[in-house]
Formats: sequence, structure tokens, C-alpha cells
Amino acid sequence: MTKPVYILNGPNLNLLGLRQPEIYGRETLSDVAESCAALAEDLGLTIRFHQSNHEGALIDWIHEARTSGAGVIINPAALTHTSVAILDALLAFDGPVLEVHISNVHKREAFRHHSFVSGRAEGVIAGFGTEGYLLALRRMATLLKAAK
Ligand code: DHK
Repeated sequence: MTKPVYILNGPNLNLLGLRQPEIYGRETLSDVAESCAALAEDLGLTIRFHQSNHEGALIDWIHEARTSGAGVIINPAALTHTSVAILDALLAFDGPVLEVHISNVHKREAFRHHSFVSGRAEGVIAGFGTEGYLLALRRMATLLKAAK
């Protein structure tokens, strides 16, 4: 059986649907997790969906994925722009990595334009709202099938 795809979410994404809905929309992270689980089933994949406000917890899940995960989809949120440690953890992971941002970070403040993660990611999705997670999952299915 194929290993699960890890879908990891960084700081403040637990407040999705409540914080700045004009930027991040009204869907909650539980809504996103449910939609991802339903799509994963259609695609013949399983997922592990996690969120943490702590960098170390995200790093621990990436380490876990080294042995237990087929791929990683990550929205590192603000850590995108600051975390060499998350980049290093992803560099220690061998499978495909996709980076998701709900908002179009390039349309926002200059400090959001740089991502430490993008140089490791097979692809980056930004500005497609929470639909970006589903697009990333479809792409992950394609990448995993091609790797078989
Ligand atoms: C989410 C955040 O919390 C921000 O810190 C990032 C990202 C953008 C998003 O669009 O999903 O800058």
C-alpha cells in the first residue's frame, strides 16, 4: 500500500476562516482537511493532515515522513519566509514536496515574496485560496504515479 501524503500547516492556520477572511477566506482548516481526505480517497491516496504553531513540531512531522510518507504538501505559513530549519528538514526528505499558499504572496508585502522552501519544492501554488490544497493533492498523485 502507498504511504500517506503528509499535508502540513504552519502557524496561525488553525485560525483559518476566522483571521483575515478577506485574505484567507471563510473555510476552516477542518473544512480543508475534510475536502483533502475526500479527494485523497478518489485519488487512491491516504493523507496525514497536521497543523502546528511550532516550528519544531512541523520539523518532527517532516522527519516522520522520511520513513512513513510518500510525499509532503506544506503550507509553512509565516515560516515560509524565515525558516532554514524547515528547508533543511525537507532537504532530508527524499519524496516530492509541494508548497501551498492560500493567498497570492507575490501580491502582498515584500517580505512575503521570498520563500526558503520553494527551492526544494517540485511546485508552488499561491493565490488559489484553499482550492490550492486540492490542486496540490492532484499534482502529488501524478508525481507519485510517475515515480512508481
Ligand atoms: C499564510 C500565512 O500565514 C502567511 O504568513 C504567509 C500564507 C502566506 C498563505 O497564503 O497561506 O505569508
